[in-house]
Amino acid sequence: MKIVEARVIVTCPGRNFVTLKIVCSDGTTGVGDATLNGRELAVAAYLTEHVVPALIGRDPARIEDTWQYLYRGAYWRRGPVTMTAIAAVDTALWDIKGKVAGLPVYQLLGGRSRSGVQVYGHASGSSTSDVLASVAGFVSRGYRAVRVQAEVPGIPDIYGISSGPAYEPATFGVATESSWSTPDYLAHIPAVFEAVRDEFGPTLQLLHDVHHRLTPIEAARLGKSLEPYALTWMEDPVPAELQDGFRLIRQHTTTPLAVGEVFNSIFDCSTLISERLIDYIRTTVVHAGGITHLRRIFDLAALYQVRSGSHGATDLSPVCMSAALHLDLAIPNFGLQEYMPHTAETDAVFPHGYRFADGYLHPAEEPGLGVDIDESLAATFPYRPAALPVNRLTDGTMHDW
Ligand code: CS2
Ligand code: MG
Repeated sequence: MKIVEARVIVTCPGRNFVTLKIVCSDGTTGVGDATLNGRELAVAAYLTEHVVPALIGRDPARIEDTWQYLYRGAYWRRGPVTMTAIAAVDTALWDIKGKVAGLPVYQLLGGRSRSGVQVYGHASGSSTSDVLASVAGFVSRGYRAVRVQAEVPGIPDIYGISSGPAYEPATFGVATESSWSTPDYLAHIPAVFEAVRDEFGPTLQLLHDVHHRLTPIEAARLGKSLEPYALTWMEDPVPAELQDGFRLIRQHTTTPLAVGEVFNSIFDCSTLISERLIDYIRTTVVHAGGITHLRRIFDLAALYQVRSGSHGATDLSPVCMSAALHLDLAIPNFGLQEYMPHTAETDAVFPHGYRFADGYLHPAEEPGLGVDIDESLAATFPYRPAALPVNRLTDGTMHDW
């Protein structure tokens, strides 16, 4: 069997998604997510111009060899565009291998290590009572883990506050600007968690995303002030390229740390994992080189008791979510999976068999990944330029978004 075609499909059923569909000589197809939020066409061009021509005629069964060919063969290694393109190919080849074997992909990865994949949802609100109502909604729908974000007095347009069920930070057109004040934020957030713990008791798992905005000593202070509320994790407290900073955070707080949604290779993760500077590694299939490379990262993490906590925002398509669930089910060191349901239009473009029940997601049992793209429906939603926001301090200084 040979690869005879690979199509790069860009569609915008409410937001942009890039999908690679690989077609084999016997008609078997496989899909891979290639969406990089706000930079979609860069990956589409990388695939169309540089990857697809190299795939034609290759044996789809040789997943590892194809991964090495695309990684080593590019000379220019790593980076989000390259690794997202490689991820799309890798994911599609695992889908094909599952279909050829007649098995769901998790069986090819060693079989189930658990009965389901525990997920967390996103609660948020402008006032503390809105936040409590939002958390209550997740609890009533069966969630056992909830991320809590709250509006902070004095900071308009803060990150992470959802106006509807599907939180979406990217907007069409050029980037919008949001704002930030660390003193206002640090003064407000602990009281929000105090109210949530008082209302929901000690066992609901609570998480919080700082979205790369603090310095290490500020993050240490926040972690310390949240200790009484026993968070499952504090996410991305500082920009993670300055990895030394995590040593300082660790000296001061026992609040667990989760990092990695913007990482794209094992080399971004190795210091944080091997020095036990984090507790959860949040790399994901689409941005970290596919199932093959993410498995390598999770295996390294397992040696150091670091657990997975993969990113699962709405800019990761149902193709990525399907792939993530197969890996989550199989690995020994699974922690949590982020889950933000997509819009009805997105679900229609990407028919999939995974299902949510009692706080857990369950992958489809059909051969492969159990997800596809409806190409004629996708064609009715043409690409629209969109961007993530940028962020400024209240005096106008550019800051991390
Ligand atoms: C976030 C994301 O889900 C998360 O934890 O940090 O919403 C992130 O901002 C977007 O996925 C960026 O594309
Ligand atoms: Mg995040």
